Amino acid sequence: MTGTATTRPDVDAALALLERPLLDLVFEAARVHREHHDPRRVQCSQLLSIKTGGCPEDCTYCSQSAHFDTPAPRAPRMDVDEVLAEARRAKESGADRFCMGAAWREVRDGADFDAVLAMVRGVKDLGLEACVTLGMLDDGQARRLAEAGLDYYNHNLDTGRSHYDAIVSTRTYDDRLATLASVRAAGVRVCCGGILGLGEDRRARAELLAELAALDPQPESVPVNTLVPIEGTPLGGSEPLPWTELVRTVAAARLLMPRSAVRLSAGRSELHDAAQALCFLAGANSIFVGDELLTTPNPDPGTDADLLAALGLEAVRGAR
Ligand code: SAM
Ligand code: DTB
Ligand code: SF4
Repeated sequence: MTGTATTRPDVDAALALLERPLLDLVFEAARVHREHHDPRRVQCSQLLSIKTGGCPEDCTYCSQSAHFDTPAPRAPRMDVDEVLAEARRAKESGADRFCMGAAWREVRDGADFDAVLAMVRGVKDLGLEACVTLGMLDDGQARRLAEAGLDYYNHNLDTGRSHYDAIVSTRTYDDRLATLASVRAAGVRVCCGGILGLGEDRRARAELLAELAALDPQPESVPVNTLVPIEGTPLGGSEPLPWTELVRTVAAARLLMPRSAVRLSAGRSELHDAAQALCFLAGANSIFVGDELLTTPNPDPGTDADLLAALGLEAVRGAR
């Protein structure tokens, strides 16, 4: 198999975790979380879509795929200066990592990639951690990103292998693993997770968790997104995920990847405060901050600040 996985994904063990009584699972995850992390600290990343829409991939959840007619705007690749102005604002409002996303199938060498490299250098000069998500890339491109100072590359596996073909047809699971291997080989930290609520069952969620946990080394950062249904996409009318399944997945991720940051990612706007609190207890220790994700809303920064304060949590200050 291509990729960084050197251990066999243990799907049955992950499924056994997901099927435990909810509060036993949360209790155990909270204990492990406290062994490896300061449970009061939450890492805060801010997203910016640096190239929006018109993507050739057919990801059935995504507002930016050119295959579907969605309300999301299209916008060409932003200029470096505009991006750095946004990064400055993100820093002032308390983010410690700036994540730039592009609706590309893959990175192509040339003016666009050179601009991204300049963005990474500029974000680093501001004293922020830099993350990008640009689709597939090769070893040489990953090396150039590393040389520019990139801290993290985000590239999600999205769902379990058995459910993948129902979600995306324009690439394979092994394509994703190959990009993750290039990122790892270049010495860039890996941000890799998935999306819940794509019509998958618990076993498919267990497959995803087992696959992530089998990456060696495990991803430093694991975003757990819940589907934000997008009008016009095949998954636009999906049933909402029960919040308890999200809590179970966060807890199982914490137990299977004790040292990773687990990011409570897309879907927080639809999640009530008590469910978010349970996710933080179960080991989530990172969020996206700011009004917007890439093309959809995120909770208002004031509301988030109130929630963190009410729970006795604090944002990590300054790049690590
Ligand atoms: N095009 C690149 C790629 O797919 O790797 C980067 C951008 S893509 C929008 C980044 C991630 O956002 C996807 O891998 C997916 O996990 C997540 N995502 C996209 N649309 C979403 C939605 N509607 N709800 C939740 N997560 C979503
Ligand atoms: C990730 O796992 N979640 C972020 C980030 N990586 C790039 C993106 C969430 C996108 C949610 C839908 C949207 O705003 O378009
Ligand atoms: Fe393109 Fe990424 Fe959206 Fe898939 S998830 S359609 S690759 S922007």
